[in-house]
Amino acid sequence: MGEYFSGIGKIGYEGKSSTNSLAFKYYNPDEVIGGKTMKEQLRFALSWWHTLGGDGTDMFGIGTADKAWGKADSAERAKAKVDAAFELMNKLGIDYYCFHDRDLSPDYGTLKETNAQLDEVVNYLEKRQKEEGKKLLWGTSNCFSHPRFMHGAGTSPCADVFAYAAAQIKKAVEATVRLGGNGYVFWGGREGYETLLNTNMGLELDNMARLMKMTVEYARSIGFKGDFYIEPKPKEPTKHQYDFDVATVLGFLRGYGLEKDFKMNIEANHATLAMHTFQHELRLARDCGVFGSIDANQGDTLLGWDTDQFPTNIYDAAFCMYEVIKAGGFTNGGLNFDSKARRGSFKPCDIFHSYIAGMDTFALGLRIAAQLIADGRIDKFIEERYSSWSTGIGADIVSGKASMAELEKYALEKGEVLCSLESGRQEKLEAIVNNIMFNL
Ligand code: XLS
Ligand code: NI
Ligand code: NI
Repeated sequence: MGEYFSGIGKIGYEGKSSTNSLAFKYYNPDEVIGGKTMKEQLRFALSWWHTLGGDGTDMFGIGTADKAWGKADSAERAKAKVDAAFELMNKLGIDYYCFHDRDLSPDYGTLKETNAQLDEVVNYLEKRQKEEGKKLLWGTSNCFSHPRFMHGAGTSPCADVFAYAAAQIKKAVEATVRLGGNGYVFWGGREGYETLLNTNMGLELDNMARLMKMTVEYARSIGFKGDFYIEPKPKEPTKHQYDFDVATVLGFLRGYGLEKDFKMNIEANHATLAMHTFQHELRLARDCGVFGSIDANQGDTLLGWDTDQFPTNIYDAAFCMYEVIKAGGFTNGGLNFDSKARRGSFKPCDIFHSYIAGMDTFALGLRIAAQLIADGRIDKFIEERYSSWSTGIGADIVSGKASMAELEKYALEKGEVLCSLESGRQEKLEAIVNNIMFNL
């Protein structure tokens, strides 16, 4: 087993004044921040698809980066990817990885052969992850790239395609369980539609729920103890993806009685596409008890697609980590870099620069979030802003004691309530955030 990234050693922490581009400036794995080590708080994961497979191919051109790993043969390449992945994880100090079944091993024409080849790679992965001390954060199934999924997988109008998807997912779940995965993700690849002129939306939604229910039952029956996640995304590849955003997915889960089985895997770029902030999606998931895991990347608000950039926006990372800490930290989830280096960043060292940038961004975000919480001014402000709900009429409304008639009587007696209001103090609070952020 050769070295794929010779000339690059283990990336160390050198602190914020270092100018070494191959060193961490903010990520100090064993430093304790907010009661846990940074490593435990952040639970970084490498994405198999972008890192080992993504070669920069786009709508207008072929790949720019060499991701053949020195092997022309698919089966040999699949194993070389495992070695390259572990070398990367070791050098970057990343403990977890995430995959789609077809990133590990491609489609070989028949499901039987494809499954047999996947087994080979999973065997190898199982052995190597034990040796290297690496873990699977989550697995998923690619039911969107092959032409058979052109109209969707669980939401295909064709029952044969549904059956094929179920078979493929069954196998991906088995691989996830064998590799000790902490989670299993449903990202609705082509589960959506282009036009209602050819779509039976009601049946498609029912079928999507059927597929999820079957998956949960099967996975639990073979001993899967981890979390199931849905990863919301509003559009791309279909014009209208059914799993639009956290709110839509919550409605779907509750409507089909699946809310106990699923949490959310929230991706920053998908939040942008849904016209939400990343923090909005995280907060809603946290408040509704379905916060699970994160696909760490960032989009571009000027572009309407999933650019999957490595995250470098410190405000977003800080507010994200604020939500993660407030949610009690990750349990089975983590920060998966569903991110790719730009097409022009095609050299092997760019993979390192990208991960270092992303990891340092979240490390700094964590430091800021912990400071914001320790400082307490934001939390205290919010607590005071809602204090009218813990006593008097507010408490009566919350406990269900107050009727409409009583509220009417109260309002009539009270008269104009404008004088009960306080300023929202947005600018003052934003200045506190900046002050904490730039004092670090
Ligand atoms: C695509 C999604 C995908 C999922 C896994 O936009 O982000 O990469 O994370 O299927
Ligand atoms: Ni994703
Ligand atoms: Ni995405």
